[in-house]
Amino acid sequence: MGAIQELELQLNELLEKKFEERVQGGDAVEPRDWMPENYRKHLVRQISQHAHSEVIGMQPEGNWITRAPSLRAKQILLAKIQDEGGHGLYLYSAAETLGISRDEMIAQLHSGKAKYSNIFNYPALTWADIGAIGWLVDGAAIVNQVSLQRTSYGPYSRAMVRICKEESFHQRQGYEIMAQMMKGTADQKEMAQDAMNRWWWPALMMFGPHDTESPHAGDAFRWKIKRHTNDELRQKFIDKTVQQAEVIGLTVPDPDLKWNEAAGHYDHGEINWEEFRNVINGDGPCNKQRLDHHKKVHAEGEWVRVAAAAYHAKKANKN
Ligand code: BYC
Repeated sequence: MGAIQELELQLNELLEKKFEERVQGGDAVEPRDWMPENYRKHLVRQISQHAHSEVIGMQPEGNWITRAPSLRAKQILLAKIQDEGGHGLYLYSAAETLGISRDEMIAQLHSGKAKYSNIFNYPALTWADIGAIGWLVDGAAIVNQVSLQRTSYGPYSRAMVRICKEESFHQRQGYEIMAQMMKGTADQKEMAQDAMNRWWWPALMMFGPHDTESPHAGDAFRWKIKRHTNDELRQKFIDKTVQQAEVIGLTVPDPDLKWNEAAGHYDHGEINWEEFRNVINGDGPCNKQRLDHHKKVHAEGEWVRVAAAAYHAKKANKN
């Protein structure tokens, strides 16, 4: 190794040490700050996957806009889905501050290199599924995202603050649908329970693999990207949600679920990790449909991007 390379290596080690001290001390990292390359890559992966989840997540709900059972329900659902699109935009912008373009992120989504949340590869079969998505899926997302409000990267943490405010409204609209159906006819109650049965386990999978199986956890904690482990957040969600289910008369589809007095938590049955792996590796019930739809709509929107870029270029020339 030459003298210059050795100096560069030493400088890098020093910068990394200072960076870790800053992060451990609770400082936020901002886009122009020096950061280790692996910190940048870790965040690009996580934030872009988060953004893709928000946008792909519009699909199962979008299917129900024309079938919402009342004008009120339709207005609320439309507003919620627009919020999700907005979340995607804040998150793509936060990722762009790390030096990746929106085009690259979309290309990674289309090639399968970038993942999106397992949960959006399941179909929304009935109106009760819209309730279950709002209550369970947004409910799980909030638990995770409240924790991410304190993540070390400034633009990501600020995006989370805004997103969490909207997600709590989403969670309540879903719970309201479920509560209403549970006050309805026998068929409506059955429909709500069926949605609960189908969404409960995939919602638990949203928190990711068990801590012992989570390859990114080490770096995520060292750099304070994650503030709680996958299992801690999953447990928090279970404890909160089981009580909400009881209030409206829904049964959690887990025969092993029971209150553990000593631990102060619910014990729960094992998650089907084989199903999780299949779904995140492209082999879930709706993976193909979701990606095909995104590719088609993205191609159809090409003229909008071209027009916007031309307008921007023209404006820049005038100034
Ligand atoms: N789905 O080492 P691990 C919403 C992957 S959308 C798919 O624990 P990490 C909403 C993981 O990526 C809310 N893949 O990873 C929108 C990794 O694979 P790669 C979405 C998953 O990053 C519309 C591998 O498994 N929320 O709210 O430390 C309507 C190993 O995992 C999943 C977010 O995205 C999964 N569930 O922890 C309604 C939150 N879990 O990348 C609602 C931000 C794990 O090496 N993300 N994998 O190929 C996070 O907090 C973290 O990335 C995770 C995973 C907790 C998801």
